[in-house]
Amino acid sequence: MATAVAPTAYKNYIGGEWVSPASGKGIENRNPANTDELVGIFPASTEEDVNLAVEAAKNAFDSWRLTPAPKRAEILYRAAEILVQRKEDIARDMTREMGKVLAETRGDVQEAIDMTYLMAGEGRRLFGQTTPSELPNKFAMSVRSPIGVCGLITPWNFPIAIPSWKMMPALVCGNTVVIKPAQDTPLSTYYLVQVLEEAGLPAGVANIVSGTGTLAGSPLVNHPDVKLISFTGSTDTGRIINEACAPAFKHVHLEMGGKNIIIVMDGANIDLAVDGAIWGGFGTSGQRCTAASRVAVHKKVYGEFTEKFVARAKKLRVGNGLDADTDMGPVVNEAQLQTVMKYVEIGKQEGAKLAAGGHRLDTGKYAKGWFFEPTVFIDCNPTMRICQEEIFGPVVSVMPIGSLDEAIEVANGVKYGLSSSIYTRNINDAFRAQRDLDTGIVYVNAPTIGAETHLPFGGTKQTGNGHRESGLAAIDFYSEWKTVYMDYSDRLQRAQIDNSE
Ligand code: UN1
Repeated sequence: MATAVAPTAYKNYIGGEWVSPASGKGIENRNPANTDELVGIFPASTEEDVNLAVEAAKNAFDSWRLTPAPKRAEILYRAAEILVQRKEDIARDMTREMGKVLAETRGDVQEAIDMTYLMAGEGRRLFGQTTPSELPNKFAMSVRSPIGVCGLITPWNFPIAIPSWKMMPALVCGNTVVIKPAQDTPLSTYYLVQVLEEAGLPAGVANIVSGTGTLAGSPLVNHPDVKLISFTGSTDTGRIINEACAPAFKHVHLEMGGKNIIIVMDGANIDLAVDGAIWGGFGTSGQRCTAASRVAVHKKVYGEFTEKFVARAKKLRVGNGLDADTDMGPVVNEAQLQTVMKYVEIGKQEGAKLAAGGHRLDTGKYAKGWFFEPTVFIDCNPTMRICQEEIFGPVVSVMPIGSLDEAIEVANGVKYGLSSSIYTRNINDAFRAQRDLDTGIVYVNAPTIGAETHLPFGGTKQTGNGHRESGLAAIDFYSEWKTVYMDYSDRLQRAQIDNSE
């Protein structure tokens, strides 16, 4: 099937110019709901392009860092306003390149809008501390300094929200950036950069270089002039990046895998828990780091929950995310589909009971896309691979548990620690759970997804490396503390010595 409009060949944005990649080659961006539809052709960038982008960002750094933060923020305000106007168009194109349903791509753009406004507001704060000195006639304060050129590597599941989580705090703090968007979803990130250009961001302050992780991401990580790397993606890639950044002590923020759990206690509102497990497990076709891929249900309500949950999963309508009657879109690409199919086989071999789905959809309206049925395994054992490993697809594993203690042990018994949730009406259980669940995010009576932009986002254990993004926590990562002592005594004053007599 031919595309209605000839697909555009997109360019990199380097030093304020839209330029073709040195390789002259492009990467096709195809609609995962209909692979006949070519969304666009994006630069297959290589080290040469990355070097130019880093140089442009380095050259722009001095004037950008000296631009007063409230002025930097004004550009972000304008960008947020343009995003508001374009929300619908960007969302539609995002569904075409990524597959998730329109309500969710609208949410993705809204998340970028929220983050851009939030960081614009920070331009008039960026608070440090002032505090008394221990010595007379001496003034002490701490201020935030920008770090330099930031290399940002972003995933395909939130193609504009996550780039905004990284770019906006980086920019408001006075850094310059080079972003390498996900190969599967560069268009949404291009729109974000275009919007910043239109909002008046000076040349070189934000640059975009698209391409593969190997040919474009790796040279960005390894470039000596890149002082900071922020990466969202798999734990395996995160480890490689962390090691690559270690010799030069680059600042590194890593946001990686998840195996998030919903705990359903006896006495919980079961219908509410079913709603949450459906949304948390099958929203974005399960392709969120925060997806609720495990559900642990108290034995007393296990039968009722699983019956209702399985029935709802079976009723979900799979299709093109642009169709109003679609509940769940395709997965992003063939490799992801293969991973999902592999894990369904593993689950069956491990002896989990397949209660819904389990099959690829590839006939009729599904023939040209990467569709998979919403899949539920029940009667799972927490040690099964489908209960331990991140699948990143529409597969949920349900396990019976006998007590809150057991549920928390099961919840914490994975290598990841991003998000967790408990459904209960028992206030004691709720408070114990939020204290003892070893994850960066805990929800009570809500699913594992749905983080808001003004709070810290990130996880423990192999999900993260101790940093958080989003919220004011992002400001901590994208700035460096500088402590300033101003001595106006006109004499040598020795701390710890001259004031201790
Ligand atoms: C991710 O899964 O990679 O909380 C990010 C959520 C979204 C962000 C998810 N606001 O699910």
